[in-house]
Amino acid sequence: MEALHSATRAALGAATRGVRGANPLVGAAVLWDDGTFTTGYHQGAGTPHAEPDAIRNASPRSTTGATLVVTLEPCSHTGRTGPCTQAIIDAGITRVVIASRDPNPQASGGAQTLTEAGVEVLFLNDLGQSWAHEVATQAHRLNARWFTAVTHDRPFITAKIAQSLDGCVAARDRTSQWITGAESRAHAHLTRARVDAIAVGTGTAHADNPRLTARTGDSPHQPIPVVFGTTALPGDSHLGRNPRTLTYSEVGAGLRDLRRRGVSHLLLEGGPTLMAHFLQHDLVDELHVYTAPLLLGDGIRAPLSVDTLAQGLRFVPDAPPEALGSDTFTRFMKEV
Ligand code: AOF
Ligand code: ZN
Repeated sequence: MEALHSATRAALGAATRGVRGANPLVGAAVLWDDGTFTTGYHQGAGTPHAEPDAIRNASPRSTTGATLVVTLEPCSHTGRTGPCTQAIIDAGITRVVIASRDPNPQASGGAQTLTEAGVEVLFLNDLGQSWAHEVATQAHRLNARWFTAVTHDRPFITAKIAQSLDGCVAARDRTSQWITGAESRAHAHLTRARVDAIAVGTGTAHADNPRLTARTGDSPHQPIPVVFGTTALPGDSHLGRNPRTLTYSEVGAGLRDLRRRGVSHLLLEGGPTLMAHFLQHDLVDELHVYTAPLLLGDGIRAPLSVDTLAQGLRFVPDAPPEALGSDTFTRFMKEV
């Protein structure tokens, strides 16, 4: 039991090395009878899942008869990669210990598939151990916002804010190009390259005439441009001319439609009015904040309706701040 405890904590630690987005953070460990183990994790959408990664890292040691600990129920579907249940069966694993169930209807059912194939399946919460409850709770917290997004049938939503030191996203005359420096903008394009869609409001579509493309030099994948709002797009704008652009007058219906079209990760890029709407409706799962060493005083901010401190929307840092040129980049998660 002690070895299982250590392997489970190591799997949870490995999970945190991935990148948040379309997929949850998942870690795994192959545990042998002698108490030794090796870990693996899922780096992010499009890369191998945690289980095949751990099984590959176990090589050259045989995994036949070993236990696999995983922080999320193994998938039983063919998505961007093959089903993990089959990889587990092929590896000769005889016992699988799971922290959280997968709420994604396309991928769930792995526990049952494994049981039917004769693999012993245990859930941490059923072990009757306090450490196991604790780790299961932590594993759930790690992906709490991802679970919420999937359960609400909407994409996981990252909001990007480029702001001054005093929290303005534009000066009083609405000029905002550019608040942050070249390094921040290059970094933001890397994020664009790994999301499924990017949204702005009609105000920003009119004011900035954005392309919403990922300009990273070597990015074959381009996110779907999305515009929320009721004003028609100018026909001669970049978004108006792009046949892929999707426009929605209502956010809730738009998010459901995006999910139906296979959008699992949406990047919200403003402007302040749309940002305030998403924030106020608890639709922002993750914040990417780029802060430039600039003061804009009485400038433009997201018009949140916050009258008293208790109404403020709290976020928690998800990683230590990074320096990007003279700017600072921080990722935050919505507090759960
Ligand atoms: C696992 N192990 O490490 C992860 C899982 O389309 P794909 O291939 O990227 O699959 C994404 C879905 O698979 C994701 O929505 C979630 O339900 C599950 N994630 N499953 O067995 C993993 N990351
Ligand atoms: Zn999988």
